[in-house]
Amino acid sequence: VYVESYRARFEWPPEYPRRFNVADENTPWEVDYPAYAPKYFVAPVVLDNDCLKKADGWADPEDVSLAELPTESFEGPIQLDEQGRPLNPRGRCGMTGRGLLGKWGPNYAADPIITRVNERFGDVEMLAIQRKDNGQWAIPGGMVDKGEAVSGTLRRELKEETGVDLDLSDAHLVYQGFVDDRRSTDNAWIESTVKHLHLTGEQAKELEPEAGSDALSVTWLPLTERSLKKLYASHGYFVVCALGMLYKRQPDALPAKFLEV
Ligand code: RP5
Ligand code: MG
Ligand code: MG
Repeated sequence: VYVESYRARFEWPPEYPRRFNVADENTPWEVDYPAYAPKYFVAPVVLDNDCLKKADGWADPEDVSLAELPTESFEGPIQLDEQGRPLNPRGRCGMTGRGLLGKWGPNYAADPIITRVNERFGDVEMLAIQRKDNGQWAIPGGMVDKGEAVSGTLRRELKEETGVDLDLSDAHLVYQGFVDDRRSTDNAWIESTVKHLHLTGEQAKELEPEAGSDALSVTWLPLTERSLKKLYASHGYFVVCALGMLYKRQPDALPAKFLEV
């Protein structure tokens, strides 16, 4: 059920124009698709934060030839189109330009997964935020700032969005690569470093979660097949990977009731 998907082809933020509909078989760049006519879109907030025009701008210049492009990402070498624009490693998604993403090519994020067992109900729960942009429940992640170490982003975003400050140096690496985020375009996408920390009931009891930054609310979300499927972007897949890895290291960390599902 939790195969890596490419849903971004059919979803977009409200400020985006409609995507060109791309069928599964026309998604790979290797497939010749002369009828492909996606719109070009760059959000005004991205243009306003051009790093060549603004000292603290977080976005690349609109002219791709002036941008410093990486040659590879977690997904491998980056291919360019005839205009020198990076090509999304998942293939066509029905929109060119950068949309709401600042960087041409990969835009790096970090996602801290914090879980605990709720002894009373036998549930495994995740410290989840409700995103301000679309109301969906999500991992409290965010974009890596210029010059910031990913370990710093993980801790900072967790603190900003949930109010919880944790030492994540013992957190386990779960995933590094493409995120199926609805902001994706053919030329800009998100890649994340996902780390997992499983807390004991005692450790979790100490925390006082409080929503902040891009979070409307924060909660210990019981992880069920249903709640995992409804998580934002690829977050359900990341959490399933994290729990699978936890089970391998420490089979008794997960309650019997949870494993039956
Ligand atoms: C997601 O967008 C990433 O996995 C990460 O959780 C998030 C980063 O973007 P913002 O939360 O800063 O919007 O796809
Ligand atoms: Mg944030
Ligand atoms: Mg965020």
